[in-house]
Amino acid sequence: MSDIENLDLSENNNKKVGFVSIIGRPNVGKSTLMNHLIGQKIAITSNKPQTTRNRIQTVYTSDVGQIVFVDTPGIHKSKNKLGDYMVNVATNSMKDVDALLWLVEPTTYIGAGEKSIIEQLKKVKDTPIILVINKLDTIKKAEVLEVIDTYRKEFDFADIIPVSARKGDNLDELLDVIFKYMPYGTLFYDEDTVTDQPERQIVAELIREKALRLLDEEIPHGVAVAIDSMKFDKKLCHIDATIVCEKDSHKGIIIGKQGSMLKKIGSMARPDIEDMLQCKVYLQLWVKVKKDWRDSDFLMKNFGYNPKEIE
Ligand SMILES: Nc1nc2c(ncn2[C@@H]2O[C@H](COP(=O)(O)OP(=O)(O)OP(=O)(O)O)[C@@H](O)[C@H]2O)c(=O)[nH]1
Ligand SMILES: [Mg+2]
Repeated sequence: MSDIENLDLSENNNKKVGFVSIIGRPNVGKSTLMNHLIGQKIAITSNKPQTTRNRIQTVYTSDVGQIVFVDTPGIHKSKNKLGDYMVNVATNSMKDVDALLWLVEPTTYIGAGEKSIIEQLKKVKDTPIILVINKLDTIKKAEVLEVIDTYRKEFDFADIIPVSARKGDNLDELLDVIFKYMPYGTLFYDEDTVTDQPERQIVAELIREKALRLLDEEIPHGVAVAIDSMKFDKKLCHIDATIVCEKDSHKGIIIGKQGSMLKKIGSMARPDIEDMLQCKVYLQLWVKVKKDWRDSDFLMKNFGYNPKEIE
């Protein structure tokens, strides 16, 4: 090996680098936290549980090193094959990482959902588990200690840190804590890399996010978005996308009176897509019914949820 190569290697090995999965029950703020940590909106968020359906990887790089964050679906009691898929994605993301962040609501109530996660954490060997108590902005300071105390009795965490993902409170401290547990090594990705998500997938997710935010009851949970085509023409990007739902009655609601709901979804999604693609977007949306797609391996695979792809 030449001197120059030797020099490069020793310099790179001064970096702290590692993979960190963010796990927890639905709606605790995992995707909000990941977006804030990397300073960019990659994962969609909503106030409805079960927003994230896939493993979403993003990269944080600083002078200290590089952390590859893995956002995961919320761990819940699944009611269909899509739910099984989501929970499998989450539990598989707990393997082969350098640290785990378990995100929880800031309450002293530890329910069945939390207990079952604790049981799974007990099976994880040799991985530091950091408890992140989120939504700090919703409780009084004095209550934080009580929450910390309650959780400390349940499990031997490597660290416990309260944050507000939404407001960005304590996130620098959280990054410091995570880096403590990262091994030394060479950067996995170049410094400009932010995510492994293909553009088409982010576009589909941004449309699904607006559907999640604008639609009520059980409709959003049965929605999937497929990008039919994406064509760049000088400074314009033409996108055709289909919103898939499970029932004819849902299709009517998604379209809305004289297409008003579909228009709303499109006009909310377009600026976000334009921001991401950095060009003007012409977005055309369609709605299709695929009965019970959430229980069909074939259709799930078509919409990007392939059970065979989970290791
Ligand atoms: N008040 C407050 N709300 C938050 C905070 N972090 C997230 N939220 C809200 O919690 C809701 C859920 O956030 P998400 O980031 O989608 O939660 P998630 O854990 O990724 O949810 P799933 O993908 O369904 O598992 C959204 O309405 C967020 O705005 C926080 O620090 N404070
Ligand atoms: Mg999420």
